[in-house]
Amino acid sequence: MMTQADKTLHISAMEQGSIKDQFKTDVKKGLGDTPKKLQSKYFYDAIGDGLFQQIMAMPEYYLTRCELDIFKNRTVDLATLITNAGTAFDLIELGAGDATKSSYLLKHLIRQNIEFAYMPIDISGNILNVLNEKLKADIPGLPITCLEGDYFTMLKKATKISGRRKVVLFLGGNIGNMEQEEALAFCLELREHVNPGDIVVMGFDLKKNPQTILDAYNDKAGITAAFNLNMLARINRELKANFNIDSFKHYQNYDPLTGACRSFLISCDDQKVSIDEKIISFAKDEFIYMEVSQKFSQEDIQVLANATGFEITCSVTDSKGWFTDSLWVAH
Ligand code: AVJ
Repeated sequence: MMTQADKTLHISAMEQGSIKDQFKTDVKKGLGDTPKKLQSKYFYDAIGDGLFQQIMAMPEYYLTRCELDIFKNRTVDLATLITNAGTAFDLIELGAGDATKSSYLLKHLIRQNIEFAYMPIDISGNILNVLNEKLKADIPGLPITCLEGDYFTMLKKATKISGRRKVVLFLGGNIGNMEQEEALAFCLELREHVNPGDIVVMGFDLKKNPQTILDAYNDKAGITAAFNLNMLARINRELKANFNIDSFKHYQNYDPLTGACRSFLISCDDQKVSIDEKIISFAKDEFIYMEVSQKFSQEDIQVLANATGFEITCSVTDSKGWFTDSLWVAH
């Protein structure tokens, strides 16, 4: 019998095991560093996915609504820009999540009889299964192949599935979760995986009123705090650790000089935590650096594109001017 999962290229059990080993290695290394840090990609287990859904629904978190505004109201512009001369293409989405935004584009392309296949890539197989069922129901006739795993491993797999030209979506401002050098390295690697003429659509959260930015990551209801603390809970669940979640507090900071919005967890006491034999000591007030959400100016984006082998063809911005989807062509 064909199940929904048949369409997902699942990573093998061995690779699953090595993902868990990687998590353990990264956590131990990050908490052994000075200052202590954890990687924001590990926010997204099943509970983290749910908390991020709640973040996107919060009044303070404008990013998703702004980019949705772009995909709802500028669909034709986006479609025209990526359709080019009408040659068939693969529409690959890195970190597709529930594809709420891109589904406006997908529907439009199907209605226009454009020849393309949708290939969502996500680290969360859980999310991909939900997405696959949803899109099958909502957009009949959409060719879809879900790819579960790391962006570049799966991007490579996608280029083996077909030799068609690629349009790669990297939305949501996910690029902002990288430090500056990481973002550069990421775009360079992305450029290596595509051919000249291929297109990248990248979402950037723009620099704006600093208070507006801080509020989006420092919500009064404490959902962002719970999202951060869930990573400690996940480490407890998956790595046999014993974090006392109640003795850490979320602290958020935005620096308008650099455009970096950063989150931290601060230890409320002197305390020790064990992670499978390793003991980690926290001093009272010591922090764990959790995440950067970098904000950009149009000039910052230009510099990034040009340094990594891309040219900006167009920037599509929401009506408030808060968020932009930048269209790059590889050269
Ligand atoms: C998923 C990277 C776009 O940085 O805005 C939201 C993640 N972290 N609130 C962001 C996040 C805290 C989010 N991105």
